[in-house]
Amino acid sequence: MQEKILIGAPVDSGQRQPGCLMGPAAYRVAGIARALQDLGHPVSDRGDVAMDPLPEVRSENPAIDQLPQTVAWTAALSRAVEAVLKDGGMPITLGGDHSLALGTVAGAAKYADEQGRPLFLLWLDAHSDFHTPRTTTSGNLHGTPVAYIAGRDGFEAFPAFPAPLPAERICLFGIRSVDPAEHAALQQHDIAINDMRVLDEQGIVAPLTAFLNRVAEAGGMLHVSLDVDFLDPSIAPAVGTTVPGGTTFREAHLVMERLCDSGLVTSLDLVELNPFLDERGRTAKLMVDLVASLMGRKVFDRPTRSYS
Ligand code: HAR
Ligand code: MN
Ligand code: MN
Ligand code: MN
Repeated sequence: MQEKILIGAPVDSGQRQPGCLMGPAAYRVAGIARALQDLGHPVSDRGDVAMDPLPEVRSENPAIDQLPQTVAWTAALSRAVEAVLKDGGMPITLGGDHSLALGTVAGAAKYADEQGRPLFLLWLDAHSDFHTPRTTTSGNLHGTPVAYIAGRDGFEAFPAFPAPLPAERICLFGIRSVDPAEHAALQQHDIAINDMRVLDEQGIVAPLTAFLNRVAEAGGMLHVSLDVDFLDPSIAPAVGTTVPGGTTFREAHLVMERLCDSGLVTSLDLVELNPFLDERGRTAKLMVDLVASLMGRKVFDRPTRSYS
């Protein structure tokens, strides 16, 4: 079986609430490596990535917080993810706030481009994270990675995103908090937006299958970025930006089970866990259980479904 490689990313610069830097340690304490080994996966933990030296960068938006730190993390994590993919492993990045996806998806995109394969992105999140450093009013750069990945302007301080993803290859799932500037920009793009109303009305399976079919037909790689706030705060309290009305325990597991059956996932982020806000580790443990579902834990085998 393909090796699963854990990359600790104690990134805390994308938002202002302290605590996300403890995320990688919490996943290790919650037993992520053992959960994967119990399913038969070889696992290696590369430890925590260190941030690059701080570059001299600035933004004309005075609200922006910790730009040099976030640029430095982006460069370091892009190299880390690309290196794991080159070694034939599956990178599982343990965050860290969602700004880490500026780097992880850049690394996956670089590798996919070198292989001549299209990269697809599944963004499991309450938020669309479609701000640019120019449009954000909070100044929190964890609200920007999807815009960077889609090639929007405004990221001059960052390394140029390798081969930006066309809108058709991006799928937002679980969305229920979108700022006005993000809303306006999303209307100019053809990104699949499965907000909570779509999931309420159509369920998880139909919209997810439609996207997975596209990935399969294109022979694509698939990066999955799982934000803790994708989940309803009643089951996952350990996140700084809770939004009511999130996915239930079973909806989230069903997404993971379907992703597992598809066999399409090539890289994964676990982001926004703030262990300081957790209740006896329940959110960290739930995230580990979701990863186990993605990696093959199931009650009974079902006949394999086709995805094209
Ligand atoms: N849109 C808001 C902002 O830009 C909130 C962004 C929150 N993002 C995350 N990750 N927690 O999804 O500040
Ligand atoms: Mn997010
Ligand atoms: Mn979010
Ligand atoms: Mn946050």
